[in-house]
Amino acid sequence: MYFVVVAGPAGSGKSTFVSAISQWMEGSGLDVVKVNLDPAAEVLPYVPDVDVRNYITARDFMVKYGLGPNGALVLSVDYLINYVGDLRKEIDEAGGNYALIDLPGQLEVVAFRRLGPIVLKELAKGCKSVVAFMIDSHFASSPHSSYSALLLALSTMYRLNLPMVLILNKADLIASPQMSGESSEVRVKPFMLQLLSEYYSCVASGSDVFFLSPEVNEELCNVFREVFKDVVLVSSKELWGVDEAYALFQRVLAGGEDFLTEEYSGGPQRSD
Ligand SMILES: Nc1nc2c(ncn2[C@@H]2O[C@H](COP(=O)(O)OP(=O)(O)OP(=O)(O)O)[C@@H](O)[C@H]2O)c(=O)[nH]1
Ligand SMILES: [Mg+2]
Repeated sequence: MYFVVVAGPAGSGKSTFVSAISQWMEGSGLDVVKVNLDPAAEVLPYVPDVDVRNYITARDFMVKYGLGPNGALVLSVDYLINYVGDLRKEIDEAGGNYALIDLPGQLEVVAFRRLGPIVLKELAKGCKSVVAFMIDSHFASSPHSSYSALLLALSTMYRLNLPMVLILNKADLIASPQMSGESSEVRVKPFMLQLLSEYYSCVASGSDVFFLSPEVNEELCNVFREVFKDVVLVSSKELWGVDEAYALFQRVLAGGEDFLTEEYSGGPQRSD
């Protein structure tokens, strides 16, 4: 089984993406285990096969320890270390080609706290994993928010130490699908894509950053280009771009093997 860990800032569309890509994958003959790892989730846009809330909820921690919503979430994820074996057992029993892990929105759970990465490591033990880092396309539209979002992604990558694919979600807000519905015609190319392209001058992008010299800024830009080679525009709401996201996962996890890998479940095959 392969693991896809869906991470990203609050509200970037992680849960909606899990719903969208699982629909697409299941429609393409793959078995998917949808795992809600967010103890604070109230309503989910998919029906989880494995749900952390059967063990722990952030609400219980608020009541029991008199914590606010953020403190309760962070503590409840720490407590997950006690249930990670049970969760993994449930995932294995559900059986599938892919486990999609829907993380909580508080990014510090994985980017800064001690136990979040340990929980994930234990959960995916022995299985190849990739992180799908969701960024709201609006944040990819300007230089400063692009740098900031990429630094968050980099922090997450440092902590999880796993390969990462960037998903610029909510692309329907800046783009529209072509008539064929198979690919997207981008009305506005998000700044982040320009930044990550070798044809763009990094010097220009950081000319107004007061705390970095142009040379250091250029180096930072080069780091991003070195690290984030896999970026895809997705609309989880309008269900486009998810096939490209899957292709990226497949490339990272199965080394470029095509759609039907040894992980194939035996369901109907895609014709294209
Ligand atoms: N327009 C548009 N809206 C989207 C898309 N994906 C998600 N949304 C909306 O963004 C909001 C947040 O989506 P969620 O999937 O709950 O985001 P999340 O990252 O799981 O949120 P947290 O778990 O709270 O961090 C919802 O109102 C979604 O309908 C998209 O591709 N396009
Ligand atoms: Mg969510």
